[in-house]
Amino acid sequence: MQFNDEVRQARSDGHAVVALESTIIAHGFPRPDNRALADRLEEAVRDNGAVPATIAVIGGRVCVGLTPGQLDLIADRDDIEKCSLRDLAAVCAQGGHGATTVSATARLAAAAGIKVFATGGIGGVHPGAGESFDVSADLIELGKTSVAVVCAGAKSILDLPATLEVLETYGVPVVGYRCDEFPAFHSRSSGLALRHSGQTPDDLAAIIRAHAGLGLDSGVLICNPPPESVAMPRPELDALVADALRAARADGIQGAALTPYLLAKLNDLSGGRTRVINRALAESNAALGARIAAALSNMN
Ligand code: PSU
Ligand code: MN
Repeated sequence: MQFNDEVRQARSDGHAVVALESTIIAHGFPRPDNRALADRLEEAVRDNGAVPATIAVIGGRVCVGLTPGQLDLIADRDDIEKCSLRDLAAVCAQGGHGATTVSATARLAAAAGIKVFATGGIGGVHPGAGESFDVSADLIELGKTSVAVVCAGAKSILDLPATLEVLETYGVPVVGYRCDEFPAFHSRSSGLALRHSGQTPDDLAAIIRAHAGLGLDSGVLICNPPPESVAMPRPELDALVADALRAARADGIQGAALTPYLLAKLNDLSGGRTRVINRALAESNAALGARIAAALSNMN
């Protein structure tokens, strides 16, 4: 595991650190917007009192905190593997480059002692999973790794009730930030009630701290709805998602390619609106993650 200077310094000073994933850069956004997004996410963390640690595999090494050149590489090259947990060993052994998903980033962040990780939206149960068994490794990872993941819920392309059921099965607390519904990534509302919420970063940090204090070793999912100024009303979103899912079936898309395909298709169908939402919510999550991490380090 390799750290950049900023993260190494933060670790020795005991400064708050927030992990960021790299799949959103390599596979979630097109060039050249993706490189700008990587910088904006890191800036949002710094502006809110913590140090960003974007995580990726570069030349077979796990890097926690990337240099500007390493961010360029992840954003610009065509041979960046989408690295879920199952892919990490092969990409490392073969000296490859990999962008880490939520599951892989969460595991590596925890291994580096980082307690808060911000992303856009987690993966979850895909519609039709009863037949396809397509349940994101993100959920299983949240069930066993002690890290707080800040997200805008699960992506709207997923079966959200089933996603919440799986999180419940694994004992993962799902906590709203100033909301009482599970957000649907592009939309603030899913119609699915959350049992717990907090009004301030301190409230959320207290829940994360209590979870660890009880010896509960799963993750905690913090749900921050997408900013009101950009979020899409649910009926409109539902219609777009139905069209995107139909297109994926017609094109025979499956497995790791499905999520990037659906996100790109939704963006086309919405005339570019979903990517505006995705960018805004990812920045908002990075900012909230930093405030929670700062609150946690003040408590300790
Ligand atoms: N959030 C975004 N854009 C993304 C992703 C999340 O705003 O591209 C990525 C995350 O890395 C997440 C992955 O872990 O999509 C889920 O993929 P899958 O459904 O194949 O597990
Ligand atoms: Mn999958």
